[in-house]
Amino acid sequence: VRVLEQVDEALAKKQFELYYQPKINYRTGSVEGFEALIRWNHPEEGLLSPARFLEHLEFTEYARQVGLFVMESAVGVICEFMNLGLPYTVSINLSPSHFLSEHFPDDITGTMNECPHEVRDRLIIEILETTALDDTTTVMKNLSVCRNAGLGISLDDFGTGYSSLNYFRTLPAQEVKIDRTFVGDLIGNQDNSMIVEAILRLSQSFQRRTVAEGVETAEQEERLLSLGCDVGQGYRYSPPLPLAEALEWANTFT
Ligand code: G
Ligand code: G
Ligand code: NA
Ligand code: MN
Repeated sequence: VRVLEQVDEALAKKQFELYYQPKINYRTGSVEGFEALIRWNHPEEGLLSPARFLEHLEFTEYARQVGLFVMESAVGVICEFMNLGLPYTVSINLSPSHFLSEHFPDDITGTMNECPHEVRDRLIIEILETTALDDTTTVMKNLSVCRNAGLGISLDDFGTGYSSLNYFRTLPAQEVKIDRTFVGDLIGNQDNSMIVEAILRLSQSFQRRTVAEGVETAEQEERLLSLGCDVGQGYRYSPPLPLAEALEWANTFT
């Protein structure tokens, strides 16, 4: 796909859509929220996954345009949930170049300005561990902007970077997401099993909530439960779905 030439049109014609994957709280056994994952309903290519286009947007103005679309959509959806009396959280992913850009603080304050705090409380920003390790001064500043706006912060794909314990301790994140490569091999591979245990213990000792991503089997779920993981997300429960289907799924989940 010739991505950059088509993004303006895609935004104008509303070809980008967020899909929602449920996060299951292992303490209560219920749906606590969703991760929003972008898709491109491309007129010729069909439904495109982020792997097909996101990296082409990095370090262009479009990373920001798409990021703003994602933030605004998530805020709208949380408002819809609240109107339905549903207390779900929504987690969003932001591109590293947008998160680290000079525009980011204004984009957050601009988007969250008119939002009631009940909405901001339920929005979670996922930052890749590798992004958090980039320019640490900017990372700390921009995470503070998010915290001051009342947003939650989650460290995504944790275990794939190399955060020092001291740096990890200072990051203002409430949640850690264990990368799905470790969860996928949790049962068959003893090394990955020990990595998952280590991440869980580390997160627990720093009072961070833990989310396992890529949970596919009952065996993985059982192991995660026995290790005290707080939340699970993955095909075992549901793939990412269009909003209406995700809501319907959550309605019938027990
Ligand atoms: O479902 P999946 O193919 O959606 O997602 C692939 C990758 O793309 C994941 O690592 C996910 O974090 C990332 N991703 C999904 N949606 C978004 C988004 O809206 N913005 C950014 N920057 N990354 C996203
Ligand atoms: O971490 P990211 O934000 O990278 O994670 C979302 C990606 O993982 C998306 O591509 C999503 O479709 C995919 N995904 C979600 N659940 C599962 C799962 O249980 N197994 C696998 N293999 N991929 C999953
Ligand atoms: Na993510
Ligand atoms: Mn992830």
